[in-house]
Amino acid sequence: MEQTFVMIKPDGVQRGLVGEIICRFEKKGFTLKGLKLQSVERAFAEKHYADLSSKPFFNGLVEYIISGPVVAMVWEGKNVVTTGRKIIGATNPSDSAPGTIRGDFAVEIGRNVIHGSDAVESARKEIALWFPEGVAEWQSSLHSVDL
Ligand code: DAT
Ligand code: MG
Repeated sequence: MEQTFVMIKPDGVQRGLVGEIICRFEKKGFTLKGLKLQSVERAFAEKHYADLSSKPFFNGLVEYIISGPVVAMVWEGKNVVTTGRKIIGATNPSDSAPGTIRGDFAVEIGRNVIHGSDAVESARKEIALWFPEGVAEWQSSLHSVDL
């Protein structure tokens, strides 16, 4: 089953949006497979955003990500990478539609609350980077109760 990596950035944690964000992925029908609150070091943040290292905003982006704890998550489900990006909304909150997380809760591109993997391959890499210990293996038991 497809998985994606989602990270609530320091501003999302500090603004108390963790529950709201988890709620949106849960209610959609995706399955939570990994979850942790974590502060990351500069080198780790640089690795996560390695593809953007030549961008003028790279240093500011890294400073932002290491400025406080983030919530790292793995979500699973059909088309979760693409659909997760739709739930999150466009990179620049000025362009994110209302109803998306960035559309509802962000104004600045440099404080856009949340990260989500942009492709199945990058999701695989990001999950391996953030969850080297592996993620949970579980299936719902709601339909197999035998009392
Ligand atoms: P996304 O997070 O939607 O995948 P991205 O991978 O292109 O977007 O960029 C990663 C983050 O970098 C993005 O969430 C916010 C920041 N960023 C992107 N473009 C920026 C810009 N022009 N100015 C400032 N920050 C930017
Ligand atoms: Mg990206």
